[in-house]
Amino acid sequence: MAKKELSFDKELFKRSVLYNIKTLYRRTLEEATPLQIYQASALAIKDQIIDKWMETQKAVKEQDPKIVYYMSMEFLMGRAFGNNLINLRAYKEVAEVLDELGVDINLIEDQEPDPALGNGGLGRLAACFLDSLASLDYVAYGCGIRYKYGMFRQEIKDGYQVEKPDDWLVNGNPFELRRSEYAKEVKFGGYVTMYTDENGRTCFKQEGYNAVRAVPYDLPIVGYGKDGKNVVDTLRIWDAEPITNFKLDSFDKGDYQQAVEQENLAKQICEVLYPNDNHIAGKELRLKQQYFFISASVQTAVQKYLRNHSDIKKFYEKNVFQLNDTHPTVAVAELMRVLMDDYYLTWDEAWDVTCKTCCYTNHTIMSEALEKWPIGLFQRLLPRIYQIVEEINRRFNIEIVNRYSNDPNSNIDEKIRKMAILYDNQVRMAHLAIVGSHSVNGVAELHTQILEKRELKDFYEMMPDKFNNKTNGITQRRFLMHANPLLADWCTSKVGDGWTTDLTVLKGLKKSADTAKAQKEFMAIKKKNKQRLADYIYEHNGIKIDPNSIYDCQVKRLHEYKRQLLNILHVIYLYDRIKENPKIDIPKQTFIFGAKAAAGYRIAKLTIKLINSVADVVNNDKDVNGRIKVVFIEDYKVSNAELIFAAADVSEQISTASREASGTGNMKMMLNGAVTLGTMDGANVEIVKEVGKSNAFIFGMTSDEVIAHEKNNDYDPMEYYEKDAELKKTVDHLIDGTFSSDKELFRPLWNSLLNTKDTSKADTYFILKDFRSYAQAQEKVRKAYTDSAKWAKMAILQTACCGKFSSDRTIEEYVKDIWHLDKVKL
Ligand code: NBG
Repeated sequence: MAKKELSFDKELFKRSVLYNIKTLYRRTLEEATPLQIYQASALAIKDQIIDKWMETQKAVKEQDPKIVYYMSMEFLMGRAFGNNLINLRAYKEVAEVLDELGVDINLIEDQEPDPALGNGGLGRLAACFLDSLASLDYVAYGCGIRYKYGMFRQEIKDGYQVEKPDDWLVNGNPFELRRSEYAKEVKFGGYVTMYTDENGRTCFKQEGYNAVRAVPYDLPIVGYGKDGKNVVDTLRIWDAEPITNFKLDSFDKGDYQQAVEQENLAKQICEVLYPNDNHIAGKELRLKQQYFFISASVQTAVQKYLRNHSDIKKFYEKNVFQLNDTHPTVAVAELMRVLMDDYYLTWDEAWDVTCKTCCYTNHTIMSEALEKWPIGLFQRLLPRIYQIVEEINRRFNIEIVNRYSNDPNSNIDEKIRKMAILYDNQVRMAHLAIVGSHSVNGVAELHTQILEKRELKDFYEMMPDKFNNKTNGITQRRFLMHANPLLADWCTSKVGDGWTTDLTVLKGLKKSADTAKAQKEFMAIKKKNKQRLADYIYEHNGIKIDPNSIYDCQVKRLHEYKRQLLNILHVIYLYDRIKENPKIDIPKQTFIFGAKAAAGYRIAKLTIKLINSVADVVNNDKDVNGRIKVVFIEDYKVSNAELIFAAADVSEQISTASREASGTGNMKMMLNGAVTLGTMDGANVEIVKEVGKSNAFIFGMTSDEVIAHEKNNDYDPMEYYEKDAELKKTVDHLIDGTFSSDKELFRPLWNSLLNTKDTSKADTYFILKDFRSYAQAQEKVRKAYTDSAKWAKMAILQTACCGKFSSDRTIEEYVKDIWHLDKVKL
C-alpha cells in the first residue's frame, strides 16, 4: 500500500482545495462558483506537481543528462487540468474527492480555457511530443511564445465564420510560474560596429537598437509516471516587457522617443498568434516574434549549460535544438552570434557547435508555407544576424562550387540558384535550416520521400546523410485515456494497462475482433460516445443528431488541399440522389465538420458558409427525412476534438495525394476505432499498411499521379464536368440557387473548380478528378456499415493496429537517430 501513498495524496488535495477557496475568494465551497473551484483545484494540483518538478530538477543537476530544446512558434496544449491528473495517475482519485464535495469533475474541467497557442497539427504535434518526452523520462524544454491571444474563437453567425479574440489569460493561468529572474534582453534594429579589443580580437557590436525584456513563464509538463515518480519537464513561453531604464531627466535628449518605441515593441510582439496554417503572411511582426523567442531561448540554453560546464565547444554534447519547421530557424544564426560575439569562438569552432546542435523538421511541401524574408527587411531588423547569414551563405556557395565544379553533368549557376540561402533578394529560411543542421527530417514516409526526390532533391544529393524520416505520432494518454475513458477501460480489461506506455500492446485486441461479445461491447461504447457528442452538438449548435447514424467526421483546419469542398459536394450529390428517388434505401449518415479558416482566406471562409447552407437545406428537407444530416461544429479545438474522435465511425482524410505531410487527426480517429476514408497521402499510407487495405476505404489518385499531372500540366477539370452529368448537376447547385437565394454567393467556389477567375489554377486540388472515386468509396462505407458484425470487427482492428502511431514511438526514434538523450532517473 506504500505505493498508493506515494502516488497522490487525496486528503491533502481536499484540504488544499477548501483552503484555496477560502484564501483566494473568501468563500466556502458552497458559495464558490465552478470557475473558482476550478482555480482552487488547479492550484492544489500544482502544489503537488511542484514537488515533482523540483525533484526532476535535482536529478538533472546530479545526473547532467543531455537536454532537447524543442523550439516552436506553436504549442497547441489544450486543457492542462485533466491531462495533468491523468499523468499523475490521479484522475479517478480527484474525481472522487470532487464528488465527495458534491462537484462534478467534468464541470470543473470545462471551466479551463483551452490554451490554444497553435493553429493545427504542427502545434499539437509539439504538445504530444512534450507529453511523450516527459513520460519517457527525457529532459526537455519546449521553447515558445506566450501569446496574449491564442487561436481565435470561432463563432458561426448566419453560416459565416466570425473571429473573436481568445482572451485565454483573463482569469490568469494557475499552472504557470513567472520566472523574472531568467529574463533576457533581445535587440532589434540599429547598426553593427566593428572594433578590435585589447586582446586583438575583432568584435562586433550592435548599436542604436531597440530592445525588449523577454520574461519566461514556465508550465509544468507532467510525465505519465509510476510509483509516484513523475519526470516534470518545462514548457517555457516568453512574454515581452518594455525595458524601462531611461532616466526621467534625459527626456529631451531623445530617450523619450526611444522609450515609447520600445514600449510599443514590447506590447506588440506577443500580442497574437498568426492564425495561418500552412500559409505564411510574411509580416514583419512575425519575424520579430521569431527572433524574440529564439534569442531568449538560445541565450538561456547557453547560460544554463555554462553554469556547470566550462567548455563551450562541447555545448552540443549536452544540448540539442529541434527546429519545428522553419519558424525557429534564426536559431542557427543566433547560436553562431552568441558563440562568437559573447564567448569568442572562431567562426569554424562556432559553426561546428551550431551544426552539431541544430536539427530541422520539415512539415509541408506547400509552396505558400515556405518562409522567405525580403533581405531588406531582414537586414534592417536583425543587422548582426544578417551579417552572419551572409557569411553562412558565402561559405555554402563555395562548398557548392567545390563539390560540383569537376562534375560535367552539373551546372554550378543552376545549383546556386536552387540552393543558395540568399537569392533573388530573399532569405530562404528552409535552406538556412538545412545548411545549419545535422539532421533534416520529414514527418511521414511518403512526405520524406517527396522531400528527397523532389522538393529538396539538390540538398539530398549533396548531403544524403542528413535526411531521415520520423513519422508523426500522438499521445494515447490524452487521446484515449482522457478522451475516451470507456474505451480505455475496455482496452485495459482485455489486454492489461501496458498500452498506456507501449501502445503496441493493443495488438492483443486483434483476437477479440472476431468475437461477438467484444464486438457488442466495443459498439456499445461507441454508441455512448456518439450520444455524448450528440448532447454536445445539441447544446452548442441546437441540432439534433441520431447516434444510430454513421458519424462521418472531417475535423481539421480548413484548407483547399484538405478538400472539405469534395466532402460537401458529395453530400450535395447524395441529396440529389434522395430528391430523385425519395424511397432510396441508404443508412442514416451524419456528416460532421469542424474547421477554422485563416481570417484572410476567402475561399476557405466561403466553404464554411457553403457547409452551413447545405446543412440548412438538407437538414430541413422533408424528402430527406433525417437520413442525412450535416453539422458544422463551432470553434473546433482540442477539448471538443476529444469528444469527436471518441464518437467517430468514419475518419475523413481526403487531401490531394502528396499535400498532407502526415496528418495526425487520422491517427487520433484510428485510435478511437474510426475507419479511414482517405487518399494515399501522408501517414494514411502507413495507417493502411498497419490495418490492412481491406480495413480502410481508399480512393483517388496516388501522389505520383498527382505530381505527374502537375508536371505535364495536362489536367482539365472541364472534361470531368462535361462528361459526368451527375457531377455537373452537383457542381451547378453551387450557382443555381439551391443553397442560396443569392445565386452568385458561391460563384467563387464554382469558379475555383472550373476556371481561373478566383484562383490561380482551375481545380488546383483535383476535386473533380477524384470525385467519382470518392463517391464510390462513400458507397462502400455505407454498405459496410449495414453489416454490423463486419463493421465492429473493422472498428476494433483500428484500435488494435494503431500501436505504431504513439508519439512515444516517434520520440524514441528521434532519441535513437538524432538526439541521443539520456534518461533521467528519479
Ligand atoms: C503540418 C502538416 C500536417 C502534419 C503537421 C505535423 C504545417 C506547416 N504542417 O500534415 O500540414 O501532420 O504539420 O507534422 O502546419
